[in-house]
Amino acid sequence: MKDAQIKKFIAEEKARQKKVINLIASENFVSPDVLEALGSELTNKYAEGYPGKRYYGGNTVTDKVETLCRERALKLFGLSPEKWHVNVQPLSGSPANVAVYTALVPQGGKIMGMSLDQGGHLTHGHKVSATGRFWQQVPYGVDRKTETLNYATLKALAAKEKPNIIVAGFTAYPRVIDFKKFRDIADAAGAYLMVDMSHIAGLVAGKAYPSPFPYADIVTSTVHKTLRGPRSAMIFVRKDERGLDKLIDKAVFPGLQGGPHMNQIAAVAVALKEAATPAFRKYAAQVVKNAHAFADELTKLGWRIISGGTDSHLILMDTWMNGKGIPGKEASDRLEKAGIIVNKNAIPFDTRSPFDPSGIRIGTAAETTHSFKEKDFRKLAHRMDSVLRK
Ligand code: DSN
Repeated sequence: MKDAQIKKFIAEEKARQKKVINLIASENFVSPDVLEALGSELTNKYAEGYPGKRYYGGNTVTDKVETLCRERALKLFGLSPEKWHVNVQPLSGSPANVAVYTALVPQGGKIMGMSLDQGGHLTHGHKVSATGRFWQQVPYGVDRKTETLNYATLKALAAKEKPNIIVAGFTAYPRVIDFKKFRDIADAAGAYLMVDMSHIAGLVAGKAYPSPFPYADIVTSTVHKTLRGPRSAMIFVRKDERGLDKLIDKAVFPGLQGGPHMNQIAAVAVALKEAATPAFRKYAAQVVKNAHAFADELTKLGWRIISGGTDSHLILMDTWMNGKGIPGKEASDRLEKAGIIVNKNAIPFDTRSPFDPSGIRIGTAAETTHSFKEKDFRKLAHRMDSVLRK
């Protein structure tokens, strides 16, 4: 690279990533093959439209790339192309979710999604997101006592509010989601069921977490979390007489986006192939085993883990413990100084401000890629404990 400044920054970031322990639950480390696809000449090509129906000439190769990517996506999750369609053009998770609402929810319609402060995502209808400006959020949360979802409460809320769409899927909920119960709730309310599986996609692919596909109308997902691909997203849509697949494609392009990032789509295809291997399945199982061991050790050391544990890669840790511990921001700062990267995070029913909440969110996906096993996470729990003690 001739640009010395950017070259230096890339080298610095590479060194930083090597030096620290990465516990950001939504990050991972991609393979050299994924990086190679991202840095390829495919970035030079405009390919507005879809395979076989492009607005520019010269798209014979990009058609092959996008078609292969779609095939791999469906195959990875065991979906037949007769029953499911996938759009691999969303630039990332937020635009993917907005595309779904644009396609299926009239302006001012209702999105029933988890509140941000209880573990949901901005694009599940939060007021500071466009999804909360153009549509109305019907927020739900967890049960105060168990800190897990209470499906009877959700059913009553959906029956009362009659949302257009119900979103199951979270950024800070560590437990298994009962997708069948969500299906029943959506059916009773006459709503679409969308699952945002961004956090758990790699675990679903590796069969370490239940699949949402038997129950959902739509499944959105980023590719760069547990699925270990490039920053990107996909929208899976059930094909039926309602023609949702066509509505979704139109919402992505020309509704919201212009030319797809073909280098990114090629990199997604590479990641999907990697995720279909026995090695990835082993990885996904290890991610969950590591999270169990990590949560268990932190609990033994006296820390409060939200909901009492985890079923995934993600742990929400109460560092404040009603004043017995330290606030989330201080926890995150102290850990960063010690070379451990986490994010501060609100805990359900947090009494502190979102800028300095009561907890941190940690995940095992990234360091499991670096071959960490249960004993490494148990050791790490002790290191964290000594950094975080008041
Ligand atoms: N920022 C992602 C996360 O950390 O979960 C969600 O968009």
